[in-house]
Amino acid sequence: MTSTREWADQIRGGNVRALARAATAIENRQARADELLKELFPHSGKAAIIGITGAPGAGKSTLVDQLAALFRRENKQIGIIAVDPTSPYTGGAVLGDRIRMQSHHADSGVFIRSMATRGWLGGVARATSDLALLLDAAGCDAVLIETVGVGQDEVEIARLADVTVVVLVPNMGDDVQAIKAGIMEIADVFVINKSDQPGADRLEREIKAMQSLSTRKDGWTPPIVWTVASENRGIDKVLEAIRSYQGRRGADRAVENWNLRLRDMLRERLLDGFDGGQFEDAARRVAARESDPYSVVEDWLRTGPAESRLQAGLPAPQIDHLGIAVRSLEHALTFYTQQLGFQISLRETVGAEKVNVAMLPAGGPRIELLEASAPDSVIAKFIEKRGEGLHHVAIKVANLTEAEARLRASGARLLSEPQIGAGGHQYVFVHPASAGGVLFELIQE
Ligand SMILES: Nc1nc2c(ncn2[C@@H]2O[C@H](COP(=O)(O)OP(=O)(O)O)[C@@H](O)[C@H]2O)c(=O)[nH]1
Ligand SMILES: [Mg+2]
Repeated sequence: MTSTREWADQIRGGNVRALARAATAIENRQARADELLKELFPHSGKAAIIGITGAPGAGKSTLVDQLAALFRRENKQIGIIAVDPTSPYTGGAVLGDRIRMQSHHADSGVFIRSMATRGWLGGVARATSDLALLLDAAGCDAVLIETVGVGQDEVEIARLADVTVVVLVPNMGDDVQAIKAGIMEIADVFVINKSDQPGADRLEREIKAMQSLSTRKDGWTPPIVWTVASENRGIDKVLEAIRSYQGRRGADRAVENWNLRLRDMLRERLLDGFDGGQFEDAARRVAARESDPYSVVEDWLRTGPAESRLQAGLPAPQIDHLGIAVRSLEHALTFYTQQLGFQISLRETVGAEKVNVAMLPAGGPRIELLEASAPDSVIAKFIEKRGEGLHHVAIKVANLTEAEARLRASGARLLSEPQIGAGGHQYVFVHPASAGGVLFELIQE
């Protein structure tokens, strides 16, 4: 398995498979996705995040396609996120399999990822923003996000975008009323697409009428651009409008966005891992006055969702071995083999750590006797300081990345990044200060 750092490097190098794997990890909310995003975050912030929203059939996908082509002519690298499973995109490297390739001339300068709009753990907005960060760090100059409608998700996505383009079409009838309410606040640019059809001028008058009723805090009046996306008309004007807004958009908006997003992330993190059953049980206890809600919440804040994770069927950790530091392996082995009846399954010298090791199976777990093979070995230092005795406890966990993330989240001190051992297993050491005075080794096979 590659380390998080290597994975991030591959992504930054434009490796499509590494990118696709990352997108999937983000979708599935794997703990390693967060580790990866931490690694990538310092390399993000360069891409223009552009939201394109509007009713189904308004021509958003067509417009996004044309905008991408325009960027490509400037040799820019583009990411497209379609929060709309029906979007047919052409060309580009499709990350994942939700969008079928429509064209045979795949363009390596365009990455496309579609997202199902349902079933998101943690919400569409969170996943979209993580995907945008991923594409940004992968070197995209612009990330175009296509979303449908004007639900809560769109408002949240608009918040993460640098510029939000709202696509309207003439003769929407009652739709325009429904759309007006939510969309006026989020639009930085209005596009009247299908302006080849009658009614475009009336729609423009309606938008202008609404604009005259209220002015924006930042003083910006969203420009109204006419397009015929299917005939590639007016697209350059859209890009111009996007850029004119970007040029004046202050750093304040980013601060404002992060202010809100940090709250979302904290809220989500606090709820992470809790399942409905846990709330149900607690609610029953509280309703029956068996517990009070204040203590329940305090308890949850203290213990986190650990219990519910175990209930969710994650195998409990097991002792793999106990590491015992001894002055003399020969001397100790006499006791362990002749007096206690242990067998020796393995003897070896680990050069890198300057130890001679003897492994003694003890049922499932093993006893690992450790003798210093040089005066500057960690075992020699340990014995000098604390005497012979228990050096470490090694436990097997089902998912080291997840265990590590959980430990870090709770502020535990780890002695290094996870390492890969001789047998191909991964391991990490937890400092005794975070583990009741015992050095813990976590192992995943
Ligand atoms: N007449 C006309 N049709 C368009 C225009 N733009 C897109 N279309 C067509 O409208 C349909 C829906 O377009 P699509 O981009 O998939 O819309 P989306 O659902 O908003 O992504 C397609 O058949 C397009 O070819 C336009 O400016 N004029
Ligand atoms: Mg579409």
